[in-house]
Order: sequence, then structure tokens, then C-alpha cells
Amino acid sequence: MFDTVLIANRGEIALRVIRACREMGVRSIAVYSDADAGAPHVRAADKAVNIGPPPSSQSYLLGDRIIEVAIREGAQAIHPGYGFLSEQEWFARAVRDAGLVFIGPPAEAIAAMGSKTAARALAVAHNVPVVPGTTESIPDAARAAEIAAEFGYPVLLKAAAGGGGKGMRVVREASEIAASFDAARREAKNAFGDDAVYLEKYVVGPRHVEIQIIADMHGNVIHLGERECSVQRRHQKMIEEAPSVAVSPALRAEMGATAVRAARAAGYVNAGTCEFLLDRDGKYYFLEMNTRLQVEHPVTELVNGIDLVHWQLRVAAGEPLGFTQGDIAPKGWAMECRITSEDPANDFLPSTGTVSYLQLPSGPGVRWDGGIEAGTNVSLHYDPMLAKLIVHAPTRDLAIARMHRALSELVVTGIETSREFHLRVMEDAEFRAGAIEIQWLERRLASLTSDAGTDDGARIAALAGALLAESDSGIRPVGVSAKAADGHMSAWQRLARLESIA
Ligand code: MV4
Repeated sequence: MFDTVLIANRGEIALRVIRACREMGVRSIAVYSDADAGAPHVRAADKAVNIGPPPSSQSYLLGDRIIEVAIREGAQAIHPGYGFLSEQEWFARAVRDAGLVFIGPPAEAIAAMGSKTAARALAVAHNVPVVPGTTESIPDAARAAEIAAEFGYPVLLKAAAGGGGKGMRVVREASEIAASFDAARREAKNAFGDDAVYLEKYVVGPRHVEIQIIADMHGNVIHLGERECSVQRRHQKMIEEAPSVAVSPALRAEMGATAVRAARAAGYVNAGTCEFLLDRDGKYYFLEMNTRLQVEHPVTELVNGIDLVHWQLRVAAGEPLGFTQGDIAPKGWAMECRITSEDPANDFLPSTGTVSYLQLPSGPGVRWDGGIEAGTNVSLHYDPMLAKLIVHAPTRDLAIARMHRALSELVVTGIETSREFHLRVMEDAEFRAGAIEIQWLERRLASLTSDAGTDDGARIAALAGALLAESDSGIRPVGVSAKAADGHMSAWQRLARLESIA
């Protein structure tokens, strides 16, 4: 095992990796920008090194500087977390060339999955089902029209260098294809510096289901089942769960074996995730592979009783996986809500300011993976995801009840958060029935975020009672909307934001 690991990240994921290091007796080195000098991950690590000014481009994205720090501080390995440098082929290679270990896949595997057309071709060659479409980029609008007519509308134009939903365009009829093709090209060029575009048949109303895999250097590749990630807005996931109501044990085994084939084809080592669309008929299609530890990895950890970050460190150090596919079966139900500094009542406008008070949920089956504390300044320099609230319970119904209870214990003041939005989703009849697909949230958003969005009389009564209790005691009881109880604070915050924008 490594003696010292550098964590090239910030916030909750830096803390998550530092905790794993501490548990394994590994020394941890944090890096931080000027904006994060007092951040929790800085204090949690054995040592912390300043790497530059607040903008990521001058700190967390400076791979060469981070490698220098790792060497100077005697680290043998670098954990990139997610985002930032985690899926940069050049960084994985530079770490290796510096004689260090990148705690993630080989640079070649990142490259194999980085081009979406190359990944599709690799999938096809290894009997991994993909959505019908092209595996090569399309030269011009006329050819796009021919191919679209062949597959039938609607079709989806995608950037070959894209991923995560960036640079996609749905085309519903032949009259739109030429203009959409030119627009997709321009967008791809602007976003990725590469104007290659390909085409797929557009799958209507699918779920977004992904399979976690982990691979060692000895040829063992194991899948850890699925995560249901359909509850997302503008390609940002908001809620994830494991398992999925739509996946039977037989389908799990089949999709799992498919993900393992894709990983083997790419020469994959370490933790990774294959994304699939799962349609209403139970047909599934490989979309892309995320070559990193994902935000939502905790739901997989909870249902499988496996610490993915421990295993990332072990396989990166050359150890074999300590379990087999036969040991893996999900137990109970896990759910995660991403707590973001966004105002759901205001079209998820990013909220900034200082966390003035923080009360964390606890009790049975509750996990908080957070990167904030009272006094944390939330700025626009970094991602608005502050923390993840994760629960585990015997059944989905009990997981939802537990998540609702945990969310109602959570109090964050000083900034707006997504807490209230998540409470409403937990109360939503369609969500509770598991009737979700990738467009569900955007269709449901207006009713979930409007002030009269719930017909739950008990909830309104509880709110009224809690407000009355507050006026007596001056203390906000558990379960009261931060927004309702802190009406003055919200207005004040809004003013502060307006002033900061002006
Ligand atoms: C699709 C699709 C439907 N049909 N491809 C989005 C993220 C990227 N990984 C691929 N994505 C999709 N590809 C075909 N052929 C639907 C998605 C998709 C999606 C699309 C619109 C709005 C939200 C979405 C959420 C997940 C996946």
C-alpha cells in the first residue's frame, strides 16, 4: 500500500478520499486554492499545500504544479476525485511519466472511452448493444439527411468529442436536419474544439441506468450492480438510487456482464461506470463510460457493503480484488440527494454567501458526505454541489421515508439550498411509485417548486404549527422549511446577491 497519497480535488470528494486514506493508514496531502484556505479538506489531511488563486484554471486544474507538489511531499500516488483533472488523458499520462501512480484507469483507457464514436465502435466490436446509429462522424448535412431517413425520425445529433449531454440536438423531422446538423457542428466546435458529429436514433422516454465496475491489474473485472439516475435536470443528476425498480436480478446480471465486457475491451483498471439507456421494453443501450469515481458512488457502496475508495487505492497499489462476482448482491435500498447551493424557487439560480448555521442529519441509516461547515463561504468559483445526503434502508419505501426524515433534520442557513426541493420529491406520488425517466423531473419541476405545489394538507398544517412554535421559542423546530422560517433571511440573501451582481 502507498505510504502517502495526494488528493487533487476539493470539497466533499477530497474529504471522502482523505477519510479512506486515514482508515487505511495512508498519509494524505491536500491541495487548496486561496479560496479554500480554511476548508474542511485542508484541516482533515495530514498536510495541505496552497496551489494558487481561486479560479480552477489557476489552481485545481494545474496538473503539472500538482505533480510537483506530490513529488516534493513524498507522495507515491495521486487521487483525482471527479471533475477537474480526473478524466484528462494527458494528466493520467503525466502522473505516470513522473513515476507516480494515477488512482484511476490507464491513460489509454481514458482515451478509448473519451471519443464517443471510438467508444461506440469498441462496444459494437465486443457485442455491447448501442443505440442504432453511426459509429463514424458525418461529413455533411446531405449525408446526415440520408442517414436520418434510413434510421427514421426522431434522431439525435451528438458531438463525437462530447459526453454528459453537451452538444446534443434532437431532430424531429426531415425539414430540420440540415439546419440542426450545421448548428450541432458549430456547438461541437465551440465546446470541444472538434466539430465531428454523429447520429443516433432518439430513444423516447428511457431511464438512465448505469453499472459500476471495478477492475484490478490481474484481469479481474467485477460489476457492482446498477444505479438509477433518471432524476436529473439539464444533465445534472439530482437524486440517485440503488438498485433500480426497473432492473430484475436477471437484467442486472445481463447488463452487468455487458459492462464488464466494455471495461475489458478498453483495458480498464480501477473504478468506472458504464452508462445505459433502459427503454420501456427493458431493452438497454450502452451510451458511454465514465472513467472516474462518480459523485453517486455511495449508493453502490451502501447496498453492496463495499468501500469503493478503499478498493481504488488497493487496486492502484497492485493488490487483487478481494471478492468475486458471486459475492455481490445488493441488499436493501440506498438513495442519495445532492445538496446544492441553488434556489429551487428561483429556477435553481446559484446562491452564494456564508453558511451561518449547519445542523446535520444523523440517526439510523444516514450518511452525510459533505464539504461544508458553519463559516464556509460558498462562491461562484466552484461547483454548487455542497454535500450528498445518502440513506440506506431495507426497502425503497423505507429509504424514501428515511430520506424525508433526514432532510427534515438538515438545517442550512445563510445560503439557499436544494433541501426543500428534495423534500417535495420525496412526497411526490410519481416518484414514490418509481415512475421516473430522464424527462420526468423537467416535466414535474413547475409543480414541485411552486409554493402551492403540494396538496399535502398535513404538511401545510405541520408548517403552520412549526411557525407558531418558533414564534414562542425562537428556535426552529425540525421539519420547518428554512425558507418559510427564514423569510427575512431569504429576502436579505436575495438583496446581497443582487448587490454582488450589480
Ligand atoms: C441519448 C438519449 C436518447 N437517445 N441518446 C445524455 C447524456 C449523454 N450521456 C447521452 N444522453 C442521452 N443520449 C439517444 N440515442 C438520451 C440521453 C439522455 C438525456 C437526453 C435528454 C435529456 C436528459 C437526458 C438524460 C440522460 C440521458
